[in-house]
Amino acid sequence: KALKTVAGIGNSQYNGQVPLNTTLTGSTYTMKDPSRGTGGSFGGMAITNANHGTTSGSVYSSTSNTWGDGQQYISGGSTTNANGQTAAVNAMWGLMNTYDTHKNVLGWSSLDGNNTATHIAAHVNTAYDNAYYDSSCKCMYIGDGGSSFNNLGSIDVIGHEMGHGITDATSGLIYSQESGGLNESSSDIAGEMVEAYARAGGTGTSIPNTGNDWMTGKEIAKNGQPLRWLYKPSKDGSSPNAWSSTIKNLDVHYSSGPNNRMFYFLSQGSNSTSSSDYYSSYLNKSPLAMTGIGSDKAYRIWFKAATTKFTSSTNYADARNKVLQAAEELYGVGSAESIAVKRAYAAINVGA
Ligand code: ASN
Ligand code: ZN
Repeated sequence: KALKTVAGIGNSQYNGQVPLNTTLTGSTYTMKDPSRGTGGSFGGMAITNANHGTTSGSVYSSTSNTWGDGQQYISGGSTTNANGQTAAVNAMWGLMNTYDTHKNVLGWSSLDGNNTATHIAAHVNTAYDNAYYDSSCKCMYIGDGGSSFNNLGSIDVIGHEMGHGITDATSGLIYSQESGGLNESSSDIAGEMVEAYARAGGTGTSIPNTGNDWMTGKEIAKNGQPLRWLYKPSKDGSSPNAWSSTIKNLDVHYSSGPNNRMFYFLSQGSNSTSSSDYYSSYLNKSPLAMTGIGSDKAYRIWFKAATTKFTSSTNYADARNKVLQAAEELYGVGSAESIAVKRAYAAINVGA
């Protein structure tokens, strides 16, 4: 018989008390949600305990449906809380909101659009300072953090990693050169959109225009510095703000910068009238400042282009043309939205 989800409560590390959907079998609750994805490795969206190993492990279970204590554990290599539930709460809340953002706003079910369940393995490795999407399990592995990070389960990092799953299931953007930068940018964008959706309560059918910070991973960094600044990528000291023919030589986490900035301009606009904020192909535009179309429309446009038009070798020039095409299909040729796409790309030196 079909498993029924029940409403649980989680004490998260970064977001206070959060709602969780779990499964009750007999008198045991499991961190599994068959209402968000079917099949997969565990018969529904799930959170597992890798218990400091490198394989997923088994699904969290408990006799109580209140999970975690919201405390921060495992830093600097200490493994005193190997089975701590707080990391699992972070993961489940992030994954639920990633699912709901794409399902409720875009009608896209799970990562592949076909509602195949995915999972996150928490407590991967020891003092592990990374989180990643693994295309072989179609799941995410998440570290507890070591010298640089606390538990890597912030809402935007989970949205980012699951964004890799969406890219993997659709365009398959190759993870090097310009396509790799776009792959990374698509994940950074997804992370911010999930953050905005979750912070507004995780319901509704649009992406709120506020609530995200336009920085990737600010919550997890021990030094308080985000990994990336979408609104001005150069703040990290390594990412360019604009496209040039040499960005293809950069690490993909830097060549993502210009497209992140494009998306920020498209969504939020820019009130700058300083020519130094824009790049050559933009400087004949009037006025220099530009009006954003809001995160909801911007993400609808980006998502349509990325999932239905991009190919594995899409580069910046191709992305610009396809994002423009998506805007024209959604909002009309010559629409304010399509003009905003042209301006946002011109501002990072792509197209006219
Ligand atoms: N956290 C990294 C990322 O998703 C993992 C990697 O190096 N690919 O970009
Ligand atoms: Zn990434």
